[in-house]
Amino acid sequence: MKMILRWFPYGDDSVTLKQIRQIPGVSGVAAMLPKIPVGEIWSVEQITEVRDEVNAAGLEMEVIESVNIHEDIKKGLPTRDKYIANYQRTIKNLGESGVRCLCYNFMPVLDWARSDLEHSQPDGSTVLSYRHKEVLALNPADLAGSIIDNAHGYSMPGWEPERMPVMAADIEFYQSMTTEQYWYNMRYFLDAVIPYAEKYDVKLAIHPDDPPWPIFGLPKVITNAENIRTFLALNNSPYNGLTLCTGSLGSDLNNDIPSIMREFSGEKRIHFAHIRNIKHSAPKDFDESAHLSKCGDLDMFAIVKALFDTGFEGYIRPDHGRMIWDEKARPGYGLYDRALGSQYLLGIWEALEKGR
Ligand SMILES: [Mn+2]
Repeated sequence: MKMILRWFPYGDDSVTLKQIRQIPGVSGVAAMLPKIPVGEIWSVEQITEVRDEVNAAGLEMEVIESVNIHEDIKKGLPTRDKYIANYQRTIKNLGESGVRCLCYNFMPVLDWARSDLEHSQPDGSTVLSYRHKEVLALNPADLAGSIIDNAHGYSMPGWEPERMPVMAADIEFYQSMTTEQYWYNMRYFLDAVIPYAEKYDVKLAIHPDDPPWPIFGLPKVITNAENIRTFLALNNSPYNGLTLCTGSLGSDLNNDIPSIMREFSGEKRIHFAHIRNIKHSAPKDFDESAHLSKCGDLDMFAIVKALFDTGFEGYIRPDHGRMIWDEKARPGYGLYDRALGSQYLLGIWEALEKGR
């Protein structure tokens, strides 16, 4: 198991590599290259420039989060083959640059959604929160606008401004697409890119839909154990795997996260784990809480134990954090609370190792 933190290059992050290096037990970062438009090839030069900066700080860059999938691939348009070829080439370039795990998602148009990025808590901290009625009351452009406006000038991955003008048309397109067609488009993509992932030793790790239920009539697929089984069966290669995000899947109270962890880690299909806690106020309303089990609805010990018991050898990151101690940072990606989360998770891991 390797503990890492998400980090954004080119000064697009309030957190420095030096700070990350000083968190005990954190060996690397999950990085991205936000300057490259969706669908274009990530060149070896661009990748190794960032990798070298990370390595020079004494950290590894074995994980990329994310290389986003061009909308034409998800839509199944004839132009998808060009973008798939670019994706194949990006996988090759990443593998040759030492990247071993690639997190991505296959969510149509919207990526993740929250109704408030600075929701106040009784202890004075703020967290990302989701209130289903508030999200449904917005139109998609308003939702996008509120997320971008509250990002304190940092880029918000998944909410790139260039995607916004075509958002309404894209949503209309997907509203008439069946879930079966969406699965088919996914398999078409996987069958084309998995051979490259195998050849260049880059484990692909899909992130669940966040939240795991439909918004604005858009198809949702990676939402529960049954759908994950369907997804993994689309292509049986071990390189077709998961980023198991406890907060995303755990937003649906019907999902038993430790059991999901145990099943898919046991099958060696979890390559990356995002571990965070959430606290529900209603079945579709939740706050992203502190990592500690007693602060949320998820049993962190049971989750980490499921990975430990199944010999998990992938990457873990404390997913999002609260904003504490007056930190100013990209929502969800401050230093302090993610550092606390990493230490808590490493503490559970050490207890499991020594208690064996
Ligand atoms: Mn996540």
